[in-house]
Amino acid sequence: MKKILILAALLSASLAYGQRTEGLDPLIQHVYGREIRSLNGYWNYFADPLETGYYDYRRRPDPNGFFKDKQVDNVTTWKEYDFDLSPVMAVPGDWNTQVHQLFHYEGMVWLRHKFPAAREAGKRQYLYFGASNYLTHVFLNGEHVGDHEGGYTPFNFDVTDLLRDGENTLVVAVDNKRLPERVPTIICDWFNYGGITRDVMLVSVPERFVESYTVRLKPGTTDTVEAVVRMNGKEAGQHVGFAIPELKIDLRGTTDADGVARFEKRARIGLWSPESPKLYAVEIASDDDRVEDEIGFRTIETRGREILLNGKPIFLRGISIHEEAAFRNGRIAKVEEDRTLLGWARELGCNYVRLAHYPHNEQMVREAERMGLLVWSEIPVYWTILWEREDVYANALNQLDEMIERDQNRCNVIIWSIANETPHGDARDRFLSSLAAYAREKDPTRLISMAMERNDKSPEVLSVQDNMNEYVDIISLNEYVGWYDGTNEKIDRVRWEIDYEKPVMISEFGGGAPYGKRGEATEIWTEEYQADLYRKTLRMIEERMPPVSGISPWVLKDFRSARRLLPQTQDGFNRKGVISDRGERKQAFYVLQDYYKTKR
Ligand code: GCB
Repeated sequence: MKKILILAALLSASLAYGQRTEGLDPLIQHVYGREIRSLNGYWNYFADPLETGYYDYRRRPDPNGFFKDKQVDNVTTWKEYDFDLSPVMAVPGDWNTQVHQLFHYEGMVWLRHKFPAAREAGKRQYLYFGASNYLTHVFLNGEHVGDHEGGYTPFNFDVTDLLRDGENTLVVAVDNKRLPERVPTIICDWFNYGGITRDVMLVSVPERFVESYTVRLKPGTTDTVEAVVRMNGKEAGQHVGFAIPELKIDLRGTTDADGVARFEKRARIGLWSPESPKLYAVEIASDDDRVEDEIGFRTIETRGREILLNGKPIFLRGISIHEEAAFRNGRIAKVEEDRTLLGWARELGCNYVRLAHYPHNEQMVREAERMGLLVWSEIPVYWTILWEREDVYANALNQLDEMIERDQNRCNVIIWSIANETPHGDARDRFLSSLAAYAREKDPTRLISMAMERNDKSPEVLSVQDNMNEYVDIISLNEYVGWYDGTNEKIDRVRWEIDYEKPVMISEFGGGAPYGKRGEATEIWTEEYQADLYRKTLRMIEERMPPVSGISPWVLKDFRSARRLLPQTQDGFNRKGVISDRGERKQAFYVLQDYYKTKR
């Protein structure tokens, strides 16, 4: 009861919250399957470190800010900015790796894009952003459309009434300052790429359209498909069709007073698995709208210390991945860059990837699904969040909600992770247990986890002890024996006791080595040391740990991090990749690959 009250209090706080995330409309499911006009391209931009274009000199929001994109002659009337005279950068794209002067810039940048459009009778038009890091203010034709907080999840606005026939001016102010009250907070070990980092598009839908749908196996069955289709607006009596031709499912229904239609049908369903990533063409149609998607079906559950995929125990042969492009080392901007990273995971022999430490782009998850890779998806509740603050909770909750909403039909996503390495305490427990309860309520068909930290029983008996064990389905832990804790010889000396009767996963282990640095296996920062750490840790997992259900070593590729300052070794990169920032495979890559060849 107490838990429910806390949850209710926090949820109502989140409803009251609205300053930073404003004007948003419910997310349109599967925008790539709609009629879209891409607004990607080269946008004019300039940096505005003092936020002069947003606030006046008393720091009040300026009604005549830069978003007005005023056209004056600067002779008889003046203004102190000019998009027309400003350089351009690619959208999507981070500004850090596109503009040398903005490499370490953290603050506000204004971007402008002009595009032709037409008001269409009987249609609604939405402006959709795949993601923009971190706080985004959106203006169309001089009017405020809305704001979004959080750098890794999608958002959209209905702009039907603001669009003009002919040329339209879209102005976006993106602010990537690190602040203690943000999520993630002021310190984290990845690069704070700023900008509009994912696709921007105009989505055209009928007045009454299929806003969202959930298609999955009916919980507890493997022979029944269930679908819940939600139309925009809350109107009863609309006709909705749901079909999966290959399964001979072709159903008709009508919406209830909430604008929702429900379907259920038995069929002989071929289940999705890493060995056989079967997806079915699904069609959802209403009186005026129609969406097609590709959807797979599987079950995921736990039994004691095992994880069961489609009823059978599975070992998750994983790797952790940051959404940073191979070779060029900036925020990923196109699907080919997703494919390179996932291809490397496949080459390692993975059947699973941990997409750390924030929701990756939608195509990453879809490509993984086509390739047969299971996914852990995570929100950036990382290290020292301000646990006591309601607005911070509301922000984390919103990011969790947007993550689940977008990927709810991706059968390869089996784990929602709510946090990474967070310090123990009552306020944290309240915050995280409420997030877990929310995720479970919104999506009872997946497992909940979080990356915990070690909390040992004695110097030789390693363990994880965390109050959050009650709220998660899988006990996942990051452990760095041999790196942050002693050297590799310690790995051979320790043993483990984990008291929870739940599956255990090692969400991280690893050590750093720049590619090509050679030496003795006892010399840290060498490839030999890193490979030895992998060999010893894998042996420890096999011989001196309770059964482990999966691992995702840290990390696939060296990635940029402003915390990694050691010259000639790190040079601004976290070097724990099994592949370098230039795509070279290190010795540890082959150690892990060998292990995965035989591990089932
Ligand atoms: C961790 C963090 C990860 C860091 C890694 C490291 O435990 O979860 O974000 O990058 O350690 O390299 O220290």
